Amino acid sequence: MAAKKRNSKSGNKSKSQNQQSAISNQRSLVAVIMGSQSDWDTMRNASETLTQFGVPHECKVISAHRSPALASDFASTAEQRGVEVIIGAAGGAAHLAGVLAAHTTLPVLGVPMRSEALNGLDSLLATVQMPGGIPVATLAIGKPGAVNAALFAVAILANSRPELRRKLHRFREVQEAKIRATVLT
Ligand code: RP5
Repeated sequence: MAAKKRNSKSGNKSKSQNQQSAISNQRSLVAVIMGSQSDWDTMRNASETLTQFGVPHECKVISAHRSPALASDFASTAEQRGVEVIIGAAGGAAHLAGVLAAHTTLPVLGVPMRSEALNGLDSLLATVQMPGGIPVATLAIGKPGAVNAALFAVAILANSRPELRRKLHRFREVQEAKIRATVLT
């Protein structure tokens, strides 16, 4: 009902506003999956970045070892639900992204969490060292990886969505302008 109301007013909207609402009315295009609630402080950075680009997404805790059936069900049905990119974040023996990738041909981006024991090196190696045949594109450990996973997801989606491509260009311009304007005192 609310969606219908919004549509009825779309005649007054600019083209870019209409494109924006076309994006936000869709089902989740990106799924941000993490192994534990304890990963959320880091992975909220991925969610915030996707929100910044207006990308509809969902964030869920699914563990490859504590809820293996859920991990398998989620990944094997993601494509039919309209998800186009999966981000899988885990720490320690971080097999989550690999397990998700085993059950789908959607692109899976892995984010290794900083761990207490080995500072994330364990998570990095467990995520990045996929044997040939089941790819996981692995980003940096922790927050930079969370942000970059979201930006990578946007870049994938932008291949078929010109408005997202424009937003990515604008993002880079703003980022560069900040560097150029930096004055050290
Ligand atoms: C992994 O184990 C999670 O992704 C998390 O990074 C790590 C620790 O989980 P908790 O013991 O904090 O739930 O499965």
